[in-house]
Amino acid sequence: MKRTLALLATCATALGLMTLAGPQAVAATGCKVDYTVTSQWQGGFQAGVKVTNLGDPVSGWTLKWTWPDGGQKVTQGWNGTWSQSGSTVSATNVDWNRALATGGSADLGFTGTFTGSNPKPAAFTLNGVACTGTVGGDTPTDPGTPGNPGTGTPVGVNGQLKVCGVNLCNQYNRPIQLRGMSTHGIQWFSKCYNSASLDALATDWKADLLRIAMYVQEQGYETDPAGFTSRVNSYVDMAEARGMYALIDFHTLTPGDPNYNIDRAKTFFASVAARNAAKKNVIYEIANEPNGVSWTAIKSYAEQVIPVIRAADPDAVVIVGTRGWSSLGVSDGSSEAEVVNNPVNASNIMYAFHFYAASHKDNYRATVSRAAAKLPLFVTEFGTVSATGGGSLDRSSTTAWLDLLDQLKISYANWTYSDANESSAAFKPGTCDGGDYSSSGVLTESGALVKSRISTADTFPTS
Ligand code: IDC
Repeated sequence: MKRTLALLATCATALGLMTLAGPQAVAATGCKVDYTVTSQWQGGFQAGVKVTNLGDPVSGWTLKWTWPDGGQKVTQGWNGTWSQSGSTVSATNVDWNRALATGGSADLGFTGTFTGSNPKPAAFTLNGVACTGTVGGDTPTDPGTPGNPGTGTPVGVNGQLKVCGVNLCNQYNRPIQLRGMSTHGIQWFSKCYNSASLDALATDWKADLLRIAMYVQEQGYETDPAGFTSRVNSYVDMAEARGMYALIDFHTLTPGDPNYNIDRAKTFFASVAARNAAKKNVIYEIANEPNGVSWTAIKSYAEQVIPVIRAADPDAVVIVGTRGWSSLGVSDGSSEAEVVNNPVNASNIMYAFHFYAASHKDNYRATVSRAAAKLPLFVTEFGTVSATGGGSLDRSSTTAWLDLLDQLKISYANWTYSDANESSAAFKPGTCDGGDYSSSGVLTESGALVKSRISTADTFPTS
């Protein structure tokens, strides 16, 4: 412990110097946790937890995790102030280990009780940031690093995107289609988003795009704006380091009127747009699925949020959700005409269309075929199953949809790159508790189908 104290004293000095050197630097984030059960007995155990800060120095911290098994409980901890609420454990620094420099670590420990098999926690956060064991510059597959997505990767080839006519175009002003996956709610499934899973997405799935679904309600952004903002930023960096685009999804769902969250949206987008302005891989999706609300109200929301993004990041593509759960109004008995006749007053924008193959079929496909001639469309979310996210896979409808999107060069992201216990998830339940995201055995029926579509070669024009 003496050694740790000496190290922390050195770190505290370094912290002082670094603050002077770079007050304007963009915060680097990241952390690593080593969790070891040191002894276990009937119903009880003792564990050591070493947390290492891989981001910028911090002068106070809270480590959190959620037990995988409802029966696990911390009874007494040391080297931190410990608490447990439901199945979520928090350990906050004590005075002497408050400062953690970059690379600095703290050793904590506790005794606890359990009832089941006492599984290790799958995911940790430090000050709200997922501890995926990566630094801002995680070592990716291709030579990419943050700021440098790597030659031959989707971002390396296509660069800064823009809307041209009704298409999404690359740096050569040529239409492209991006194919990728959406996270599940990051408030629930952070265990699924780490170096190994994103390597698999970039390398095995050959995905062009990661959609980052940041719920606003349901224990999402509204409960911890700073924590969720930095988590989104780390996923942007992890996508960039692998040459993938990152679609930042402000995942409003209930309530359906995005204006309910407009102040939060302005705060959130001002922050992520400023932080990511220099990056080429970021696309903003300002409202997931407006529902129970008119197109006029959605348009008004968009015309207030888009200028906030543009002020910080003028050249990024922005995607606007549409009426009736982003159905272009069809699920509300309307149609794309309301958008065509009254478009959002902004440039470089696209409109979201969502479908779930088992629920939305020919009349929705007819709408998309028609609308694609007039509006830039982006399928920011679709499922191979029913709109509940469950039920059986509809292979023929999914195939008809994806053939149509390929033909129209409409980009898409599939719900979900997760191991949720629902048929829309690409991985079998429990996959994210292990490290294998690559073998075919971990895929669900939906995952196998979608991966077979996404992993075919891209044909991005380069002149
Ligand atoms: C679903 C999730 C489910 C969660 C529910 C409510 O799969 O686990 O309990 O949301 O948060 C959407 C939404 C998306 C839904 C998905 C499936 O954008 O949040 O996820 N869906 O119902 N629109 C149509 C379907």
